[in-house]
Amino acid sequence: MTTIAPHTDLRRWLAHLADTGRLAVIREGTPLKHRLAAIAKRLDGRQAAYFPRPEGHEIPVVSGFVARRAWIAEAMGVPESQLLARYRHAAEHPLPWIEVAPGQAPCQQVVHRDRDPREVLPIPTHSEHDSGPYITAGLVIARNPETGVQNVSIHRIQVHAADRMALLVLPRHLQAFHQKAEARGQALEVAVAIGVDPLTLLASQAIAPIDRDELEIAGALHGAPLRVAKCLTNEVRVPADAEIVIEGRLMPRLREPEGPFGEFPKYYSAREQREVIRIDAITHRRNPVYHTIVPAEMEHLLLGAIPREATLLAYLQRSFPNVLDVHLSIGGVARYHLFVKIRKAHEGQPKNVICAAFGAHYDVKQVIVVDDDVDVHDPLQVEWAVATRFQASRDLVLIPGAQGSVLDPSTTVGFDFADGAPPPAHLQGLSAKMGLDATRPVVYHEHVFTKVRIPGEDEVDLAAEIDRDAKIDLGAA
Ligand SMILES: Cc1cc2nc3c(=O)[nH]c(=O)nc-3n(C[C@H](O)[C@H](O)[C@H](O)COP(=O)(O)O)c2cc1C
Ligand SMILES: [Mn+2]
Repeated sequence: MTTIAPHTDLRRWLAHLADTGRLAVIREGTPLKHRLAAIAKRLDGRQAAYFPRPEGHEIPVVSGFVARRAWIAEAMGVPESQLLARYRHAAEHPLPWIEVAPGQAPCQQVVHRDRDPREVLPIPTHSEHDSGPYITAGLVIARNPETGVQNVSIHRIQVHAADRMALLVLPRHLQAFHQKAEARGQALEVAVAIGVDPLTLLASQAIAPIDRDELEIAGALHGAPLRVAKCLTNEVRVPADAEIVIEGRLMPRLREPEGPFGEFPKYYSAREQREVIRIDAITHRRNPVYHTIVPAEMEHLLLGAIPREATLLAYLQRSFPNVLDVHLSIGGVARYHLFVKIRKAHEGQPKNVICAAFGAHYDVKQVIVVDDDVDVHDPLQVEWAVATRFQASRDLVLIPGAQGSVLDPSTTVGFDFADGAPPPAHLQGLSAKMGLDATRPVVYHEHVFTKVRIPGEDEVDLAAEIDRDAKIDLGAA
């Protein structure tokens, strides 16, 4: 595998983006409510946005610094074609972290107690109907109450009080830890790290076993153990080089209203009773940078997509070595629609691959299987394959009533509860699955399924062929 040194430091990554024309510095004074997110959204995928003094705040805000696949590959030090293989290798070969001595962590240079996070930090309000300011790029780090092994995941965090924040905790690892603590009537110690390097962000999204500390995957992506620091008020270890850390406790048997909030499918989550973090301290670097992720935009979509693609590819290849590549399309909000490329050997195989993909992650709602002459990263080519190789009466797989994404609004249709209340948890996200076998037959009559190409079309050197000085007379008046 070709690798060059990966980027391991947020500030150096931002400087690198600036040096290569990929960081737009915005005029001072941008309002934190809506305006900041609007500007970052307009620049999404083209330039990261850097706000030196938003709303006169001393702490700058940055957004959109991992908003292209090519940038993420660059941060990892590999060509784009090796992105998933490199990620998978890191996830399978974690590197234990090392702890810095007390007092040595940059993220603890400044310490605040009893301060309202809305005053200390420039926390934006993003979408039109959001209930208020939200932390969207916070890595929530917690310890398994039984084993002490840590977990890392990103959660939307609504900052609605001077000492409390409510967050969405879907049924994964953080929820499992919280339930264990809650059953004992205890709070779960947590830390929220804001402003970490691109690879630590990506590691937080790994689909890993419950007792795998994602900070060890960050170390593997860095090619060196991550430096961590013990929190000042609890036992959680946080990335020592993080810009900002909020220390606190996920409270037992406490729920407060959270939402609405504009989510990755580009719709709002309803206001519901959610888990609550009680804040114990805010620490940060001397001149910290605050990171915000604009929901549903490329940074959000790609951070989730790449670890999932790596996991889905590994999962499918275990049973089907002839699966060559996968892609979670951007139009499918990088979660719901999976394109799979195979070198087909048997007529029935695409349907087996479709069924396996449904089982690999409950968010996967539609699978399109294509041949090895189709680029799964090009939605036009995938649509072409569906248009010319797929027959619904023969090639469609339909599974009604399976588990899908609770954030997919189409899964709520048909549930009518009083006052528009959401369905109970065990009925949320009930979804049909659809699979399309868009492969051509293994054996076909000459030319029927041969893609048209013109000999030499890829090799033509247009600069050499075009005569820039020639004038022609078309006889126009
Ligand atoms: C920007 C962003 C926001 C996210 N917000 C949430 C959220 O509010 N709640 C949640 O449960 N997962 C959220 N996720 C997804 C989890 O962070 C992700 O699935 C993570 O890998 C779960 O970790 P776990 O497998 O250790 O439980 C978000 C992901 C990203 C990239
Ligand atoms: Mn985990």
